[in-house]
Amino acid sequence: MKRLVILISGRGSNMEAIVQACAAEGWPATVAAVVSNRPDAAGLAFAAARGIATAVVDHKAYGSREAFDAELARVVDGFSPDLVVLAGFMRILTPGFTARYARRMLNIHPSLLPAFTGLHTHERALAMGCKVAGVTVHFVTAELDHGAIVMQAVVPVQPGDDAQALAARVLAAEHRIYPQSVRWCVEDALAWDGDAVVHHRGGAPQQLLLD
Ligand code: NHR
Ligand code: GAR
Repeated sequence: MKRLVILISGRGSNMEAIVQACAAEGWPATVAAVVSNRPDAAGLAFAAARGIATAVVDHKAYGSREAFDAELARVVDGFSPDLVVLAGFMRILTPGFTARYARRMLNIHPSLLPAFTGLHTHERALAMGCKVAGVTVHFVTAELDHGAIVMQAVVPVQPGDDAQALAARVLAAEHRIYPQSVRWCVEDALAWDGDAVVHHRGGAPQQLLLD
């Protein structure tokens, strides 16, 4: 059984989607823990109610990013993860932390990378007049939102969309591609081709087009 540790900062709906798919589809994996940098993250209650271990490492209690990341790594390592899953985790991680979990840490980012790295992706996509938007699952490297892409979903931008409406459409796509991506990892279905990731069993489509 592969051990997953999921890092959250808030609502945790992607974490929920992964916990539910793991149980419903019988993955060879267990969610060993859900860890938040915010004590008030709503997702902690869902995890605890499912009997999943939870932990909080409050970034406000540490004097530097290095000190926070050192404690976060100590806590995460305590759960012996095979895969670390960032699911709405909102703290930029230091190069020491990303190196420790190289090729075994995923993130979901609500844009079609490499467009719109960083925050406020939906506002920025609308301000640019983008006609499509989407979401990307990628491996985490030191450079923010630049690691190898596992899967992307494309959704239309509709006339009259505001950031909230677009975010909701993108979130529905997130809940489809993040569990799928994590499942591929726990099933060892992904392979590295240099710095890129390919699905090596039957060429499963790594993109999802929604309308
Ligand atoms: N860390 C590294 N090194 N590389 C990545 O690819 C990372 C990462 C940490 C988080 C998720 C993320 C995203 O999907 C992620 C990817 C937070 C910020 C940010 O600016 C940016 C990107 C992401 C998450 N955070 C502020 C900070 O000062 C705090 C914002 C807040 O607390 O609300 O860390 O885009
Ligand atoms: C998701 O839309 C995720 O893509 C995004 O935050 C939301 C978290 O929702 N992540 C980022 O913006 C990372 N910078 P959730 O807590 O319900 O999963």
